[in-house]
Amino acid sequence: MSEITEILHTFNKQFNAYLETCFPLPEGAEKRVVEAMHYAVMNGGKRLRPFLLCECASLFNVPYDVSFPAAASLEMLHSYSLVHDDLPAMDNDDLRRGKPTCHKQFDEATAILVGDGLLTYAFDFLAKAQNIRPEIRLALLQLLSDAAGAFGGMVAGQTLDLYATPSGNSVDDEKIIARLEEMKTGRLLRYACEAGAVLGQAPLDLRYHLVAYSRKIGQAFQIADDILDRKGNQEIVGKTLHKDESQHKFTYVAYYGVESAQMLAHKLVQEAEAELDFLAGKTENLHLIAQYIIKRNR
Ligand code: GRG
Repeated sequence: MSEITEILHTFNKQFNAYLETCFPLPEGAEKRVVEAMHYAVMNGGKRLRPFLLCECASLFNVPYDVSFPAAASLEMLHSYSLVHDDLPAMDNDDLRRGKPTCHKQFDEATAILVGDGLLTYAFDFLAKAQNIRPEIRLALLQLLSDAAGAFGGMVAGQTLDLYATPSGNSVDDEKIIARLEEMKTGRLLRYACEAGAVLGQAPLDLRYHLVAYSRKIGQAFQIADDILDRKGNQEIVGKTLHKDESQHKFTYVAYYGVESAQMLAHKLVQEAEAELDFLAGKTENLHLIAQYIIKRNR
């Protein structure tokens, strides 16, 4: 195991044990949706967003376990987006995190409810996190709803992903790809880092450098994802590959080819790491995670 996969493994053991406690099963027929929510969250995600949130907060002396409620709320919201993205009306996928997608394991109506349930629960869980001061909680709730929503957030990004068409003009197309990816993938990664800074009550200039770091790794993450779609090993990636090509998705890889996209991803990671120079704390893990994002095989 590389150093970062070992670090992530240790983090995930602790964080997953916490997440397990977040899904008390109700009595009666409504138990089904909570069982399916649990399935969608506890099925082997890499937990990059929770890790980033906890690491960024720890730069300002917030212990991991104090960040866990905010990190859990983010992972719930991220998991909802994957469940809905896999639905037949969207990406129509059978495999997620190496296991049957939620609508395959349960059924389509349940998967829609799972997404609705996780999205709602993410905000409910954060709003009730008593270990976070009320004004910080409110700031996080505002940031999270902005990152996830239809006005420049993830829902807007997914809409572009489904409906944007190439204009044929490379300057315009590059702008559309950048916007699409920043919203669809980048906003939650940015939230992860910014939420860590907010939890740690970081000075604004340091928060700014963490946001700049997150935007660079967000773009690199998406490029790495597109390259995995083309060249990854399906068993390891855990989802159906070559979908971007067959669905004519609007990606950097489709536009510039794998090699140029790889070069761009490397440059972005270097730029992200340069942002960390402005932070005085222990940033080793943020360096490692930035490098891992483009080296990962899943
Ligand atoms: C349904 C509103 C709505 C949005 C969906 C998440 C998403 C937006 C689309 C998924 C398609 C996709 C492959 C996006 C690329 C980036 C991404 C979010 C990848 C999955 O994140 P990982 O690799 O997943 O961190 P794990 O499973 O490790 O948590």
